[in-house]
Amino acid sequence: MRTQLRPLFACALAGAIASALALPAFAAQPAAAKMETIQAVLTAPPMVPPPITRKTPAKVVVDLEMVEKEMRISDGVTYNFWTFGGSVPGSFIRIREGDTVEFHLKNHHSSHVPHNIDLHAVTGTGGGAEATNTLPGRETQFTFKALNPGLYVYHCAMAPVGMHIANGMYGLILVEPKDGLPKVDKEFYVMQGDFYTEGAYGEPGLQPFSLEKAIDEHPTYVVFNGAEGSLTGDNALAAKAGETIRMFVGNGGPNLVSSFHVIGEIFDKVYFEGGTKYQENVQTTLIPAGGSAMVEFKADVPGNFILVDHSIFRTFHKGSLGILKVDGEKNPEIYTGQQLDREYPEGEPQGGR
Ligand SMILES: [Cu+2]
Repeated sequence: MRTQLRPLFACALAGAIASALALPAFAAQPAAAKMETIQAVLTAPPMVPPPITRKTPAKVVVDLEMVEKEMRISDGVTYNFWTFGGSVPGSFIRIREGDTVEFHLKNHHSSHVPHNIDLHAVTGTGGGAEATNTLPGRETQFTFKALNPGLYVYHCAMAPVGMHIANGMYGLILVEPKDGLPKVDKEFYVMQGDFYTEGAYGEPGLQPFSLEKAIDEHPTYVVFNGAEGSLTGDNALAAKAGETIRMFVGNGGPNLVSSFHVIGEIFDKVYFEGGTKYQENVQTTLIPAGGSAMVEFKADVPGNFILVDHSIFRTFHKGSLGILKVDGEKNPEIYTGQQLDREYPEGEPQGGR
């Protein structure tokens, strides 16, 4: 009860001081009130909200709910995930540089523990974590101004922080630069995470979190978008030859860094670490835990292009494998496919015996 009364008292005091100084009680609000108010479109991975076309800042309202739910992590294996918006990674948030964001965080009534949010796009204490400690069944709110463009990770920062992140509490928020990003044909949302279960890789059933493995940094699963196979088969990312593609790639960790690579493609541009500058003609980009990258390339030829963490045992033994399926006309000038498969005469091996 005391914790609820204190803010009220603080507000009353602030109001009294403001009145005494003949200022509005919340001086920051009127400027924001003049701006257009927009409800943020949130999407589950691998979808991305549409690009922002407006040329002026707005007040953007974000409504995000934290939900604890059992979901598939691999074939025959489930895990009690903790989520932002019901998915791992959490809902993709897209705003514009200069926007004022009114952030509403709800913790579903069925949750067992309190959660909060630290958005790396926020300038302020804890990235919003302190303002959003939210008990099950409660809603909290704070407002921030998006000062810096870039692709930012958000995550739960409730103690034990590592456990909340290990349970899937992370996602991406894109702060588009004032002039927007270059137009592309397709955008995708991909985020890597490492998971720690009591059972060994592939051991069926509901698997509890292993704190011991997490502390030792020995993940059982390393996956894209919260589960093995979330980007394969019917869930593969789809594009057509000739299309330009942008992937917003994040790494939730909690422990591993990702050597992100797409087999059979070269990134024309990588906005490394999710920042403003880009590197060109990149094969593999390093994405730190709690960091991101925007990768862009043209899908020149058809085929199955495989997303991997090039720390490659993770890909073939822990799950970090996704597929970008590109349909379209073959272009043998760029890639022929196999041209020969035959016996050849035996002789001295290259380099000698
Ligand atoms: Cu949490």
